[in-house]
Amino acid sequence: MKRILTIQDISCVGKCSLTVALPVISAFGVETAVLPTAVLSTHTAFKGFTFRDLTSDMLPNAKHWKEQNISFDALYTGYLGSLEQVNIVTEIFKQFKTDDNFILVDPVMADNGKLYAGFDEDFAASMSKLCAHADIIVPNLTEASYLLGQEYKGDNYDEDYVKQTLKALTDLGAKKAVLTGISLEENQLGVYGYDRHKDTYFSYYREHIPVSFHGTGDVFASALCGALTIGKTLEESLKIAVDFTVDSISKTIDNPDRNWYGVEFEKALPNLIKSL
Ligand code: PXL
Repeated sequence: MKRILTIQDISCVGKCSLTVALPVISAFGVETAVLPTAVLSTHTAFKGFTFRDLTSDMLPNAKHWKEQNISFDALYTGYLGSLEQVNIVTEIFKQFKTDDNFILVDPVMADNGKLYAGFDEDFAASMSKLCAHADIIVPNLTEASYLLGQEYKGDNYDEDYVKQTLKALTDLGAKKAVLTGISLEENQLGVYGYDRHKDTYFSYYREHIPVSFHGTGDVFASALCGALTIGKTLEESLKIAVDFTVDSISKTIDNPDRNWYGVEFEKALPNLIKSL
């Protein structure tokens, strides 16, 4: 059985990070090993969340895995809580990257032009260095602008800008970059990717559902990682991940006041499994 190591926090309530990655990756028939970075009562968009930092456990966990000769078919990182955690993850990548596995970095730190609570430009700069070690990175446009230190354009961009941004993102060192939340035509939303080695671009769009739910980035990235791990190409995997995310959003739409509680992706898992 294939095995992914995912490194992110546990937000106990408000589906995101590990509470999404575990069930979604399992649906692909892939084992999900976890390195929890922190335990929070909820994700950080709720007021008054608790935060148990697990930074000091990260390297000892990895050391034990090395002693036990444990290996991974993919290394997948999401939300990381501090500069120190980014440095530790860089070290874990060095220890566990092989010629046969891949690294997926979702540089979770910002959306809608703003950094999430607790992050600053120094964190963005170190996330940018972490992206250099990745085979694939999946930022949204806000995260891309922080990674590159370039101005955020809001909705005011065209296809040339998307292509230039993708090239610049791979200049950071990542082999492939995928921009999420791209809309070049009204009522369409999707992803635009670039493979530096092949020098090819690709995109996939679905209808734009005009509601916003927390945690959809984690639903997308977890499905993408699962699909790549079972051997789908990047293009196939992006389609699977976008379709699953859209399906999850449409199954949640009757409940938009619960936007901070994440999407009801559980209802979309049967379709996902059937589609594989
Ligand atoms: O979904 C990304 C995410 C993960 N984990 C925590 C978060 C967020 C986004 O805000 O706060 C703790």
